[in-house]
Amino acid sequence: MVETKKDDEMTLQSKLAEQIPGLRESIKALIAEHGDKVISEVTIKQAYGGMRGVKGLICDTSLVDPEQGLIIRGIPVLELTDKLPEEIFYLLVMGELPDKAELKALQADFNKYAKLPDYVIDVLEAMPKDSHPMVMFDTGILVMERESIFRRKYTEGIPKTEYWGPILEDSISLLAKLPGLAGAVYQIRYKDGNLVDWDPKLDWAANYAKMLGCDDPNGEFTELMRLYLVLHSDHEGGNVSAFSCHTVASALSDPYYAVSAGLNGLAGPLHGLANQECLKFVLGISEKFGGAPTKKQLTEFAWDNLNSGQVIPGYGHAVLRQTDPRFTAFNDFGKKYMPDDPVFATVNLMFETVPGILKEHGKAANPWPNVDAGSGALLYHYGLTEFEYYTVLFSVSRAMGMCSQFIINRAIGTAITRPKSIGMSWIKDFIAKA
Ligand code: AMX
Repeated sequence: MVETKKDDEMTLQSKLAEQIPGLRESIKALIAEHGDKVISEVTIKQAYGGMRGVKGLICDTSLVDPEQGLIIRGIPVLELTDKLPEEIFYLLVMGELPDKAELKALQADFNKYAKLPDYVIDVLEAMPKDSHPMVMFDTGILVMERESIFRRKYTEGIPKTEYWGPILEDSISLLAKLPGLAGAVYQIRYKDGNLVDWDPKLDWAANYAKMLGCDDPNGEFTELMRLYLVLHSDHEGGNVSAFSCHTVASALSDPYYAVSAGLNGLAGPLHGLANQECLKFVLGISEKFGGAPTKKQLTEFAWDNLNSGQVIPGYGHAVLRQTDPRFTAFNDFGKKYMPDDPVFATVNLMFETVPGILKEHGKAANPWPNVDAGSGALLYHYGLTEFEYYTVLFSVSRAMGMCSQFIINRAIGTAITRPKSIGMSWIKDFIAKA
């Protein structure tokens, strides 16, 4: 249950204010002493190849280790699965988990800002009925830009050293509104348009679960939402959504502009949309075999898929070289609550079967499952069957990572993003001279 905040309590705002001067000094000293040291080189292949592996960005909130997967502020994500998402937001921003009072204070701020402005509902209702839920969600965020405290303070002439304060306030305000917005998108797009109000006694994820309106007699769906929002919260700074948000924010656009920009990237099939592809694949198998297949049937199906030149969705990763711990967390949840569900059983059988097949196939650098291999089956089990909506769930969570990176960047005064681009003639001249 969410309690109310007292005025003398330490808040995320006051603790971060204490931390910032030291942080700025450390960075200043680091640049003064080591600023000219080379940390990365760029090959022509990388310049044409999405800058893969180029170290040219700073991100302190999390890192993705090839063997261990996501590590948030030094803590492997599997050690954080019992936390509330808002505790993870605090951790991402501050570098430490909140104590009880600090969590209470943050939740009180969420309560203060959670109400979705009425005009957002009007805009969503006016959109074409076949709009993609991600378009509705991103439009809803962008239309709320008029709420930005940062933009108002900037126009009033706030000094650069204080930018982080209203950015933090905007971030909390935006995050608090996301369950209401995402819930409204779901209800308007797929249901009868009746919206559930924010309940100040519930945590962020529990509110979201309630707003989605899925059947939840034992609180399992709420538990899944907490886990889902924790697991997708952040993934370093160089992925498409984080980097897009970072770039837009570096122009001093406010969080409404920057987060919606990042989420437009998350909407792409190579990024956040992959989870719906995975569930489609798993359901295709269940449909073909009238339920969970046998190991032999699944093996044949997987080989047919590979031999026809297609990938096995949910397997492989650009950075990871092990089973994604986020997959493990979802799989443990499924084993606990729905071991006999045929869709989950298929996911589980794939986990036993596909890595061996991909190893034998010999192409994928990583034959193990990624986060998207199993999450859809769990959502499906609780009646959230509209695949197209899944990226919205991902977005609600990933907004925490984008906002926390944004807050830190304004706190340390990161410069506007402006890498140098070169053309083919430059490269040809360079090769000729080399
Ligand atoms: N099934 C079949 N072949 C695969 C494969 C899979 N699951 N994963 C990789 N390969 C193939 C690649 O297509 C590539 O083939 P090519 O040489 O003919 O182009 C070869 O193996 C080498 O690829 P890689 O270096 O292992 O992977 P990558 O870094 O280029 O791509 C990824 C990573 C995730 C896009 C890829 O593994 C893939 O397509 N997986 C299936 C789709 C998927 O699960 N996407 C979700 C990703 C998670 C996320 O970021 N949300």
